[in-house]
Amino acid sequence: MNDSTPLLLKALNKEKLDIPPIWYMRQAGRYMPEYRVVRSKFKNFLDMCKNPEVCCELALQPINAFNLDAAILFSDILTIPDAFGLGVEFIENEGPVFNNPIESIDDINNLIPFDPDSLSYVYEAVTNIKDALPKNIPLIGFCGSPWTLAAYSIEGRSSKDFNKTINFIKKYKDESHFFLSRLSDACFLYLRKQVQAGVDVIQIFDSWANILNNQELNELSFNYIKSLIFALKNDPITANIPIILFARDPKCNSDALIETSADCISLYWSMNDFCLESAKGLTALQGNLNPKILLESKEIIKKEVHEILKKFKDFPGYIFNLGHGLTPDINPEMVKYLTEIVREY
Ligand code: 1CP
Repeated sequence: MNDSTPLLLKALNKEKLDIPPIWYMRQAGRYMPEYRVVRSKFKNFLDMCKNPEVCCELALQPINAFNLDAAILFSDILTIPDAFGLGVEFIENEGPVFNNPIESIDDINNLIPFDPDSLSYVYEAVTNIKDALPKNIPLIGFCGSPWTLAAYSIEGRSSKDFNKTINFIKKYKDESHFFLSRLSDACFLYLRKQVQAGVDVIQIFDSWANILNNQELNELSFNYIKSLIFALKNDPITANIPIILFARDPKCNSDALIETSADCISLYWSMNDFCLESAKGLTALQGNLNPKILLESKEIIKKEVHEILKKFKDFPGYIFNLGHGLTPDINPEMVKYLTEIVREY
């Protein structure tokens, strides 16, 4: 890769760099006052996501505020269940609520076919963001993992343990696998459209990997992520697009993550036993500062950041990020400080 290649793409190509590229999960969001101004104009969060001009403005806010090395599409992982007709709404202080969740075998068998064109508002947002971004800043597109999307769709809302979902899957095993494969196919078509519209990188969010035991994780989540990555790598449109996989606190060893064939593994903040040696040359790594550290003093932030940078200093292909998303209680000043000390190190 040449000198003008963006840092993020160099790192995803497993190059060792002096200064890592920096971006943050949930870099656009409620912790930013300028986000809250725009958000206050919409009652329903998804209505805001359906407005490509607004998505463009929101995706650029953190780039302008912190001079980051990548932008992420402003949207949500729940656009796919919404396109399947499950009626996704975001309720103040409650999060997502589904008006038509998956409650029976019939609900799965009667699902309407996924039409990727019904999410054209997302691809329009991608085009707008790409047009507005400086040419050297790549844009990350994304989707939820099939398992994480299934969990919301069956539970009908967020949950700590997704018990209803786990019971449903145990009771209706074959149908649940059929649903997971439908979601997987939808993710593929959706990501391919995002790439056609201009995204440079893809991130898959397996945000509810944490509630599965090792065997369930392979059977219900990683199997489908693997086939999704295989499909993307074997399609001429998406073959050269690097794929980052974020799994929240997965109950598995380093090899299981590497074997998904993702180009980069985004480490959850508690994953400090991940084996760097076995990942070398096979995947890039991203992470993994605990976002809660940003609620501490500058001294503590600096100490924690230096520990992480020291650990990944010689790793070929490292991206600085958090171990999960920025939360609404974080002060944007600390995000600015964080970015500065990573670049100064
Ligand atoms: O009212 C508001 O302002 C809504 C807050 C919000 C925002 C800013 C939600 C609701 N989604 C988003 C944007 C979003 N979501 C982005 C783009 C912004 C960016 O990253 O800069 C992305 C990539 C997501 C992805 C997403 N949505 C994930 C995966 C990441 C993760 O945190 O693990 C998940 C799990 C969701 C579901 C979701 N959307 C919104 C909420 C509150 C939730 C979580 C609900 C829960 O706790 O289960």
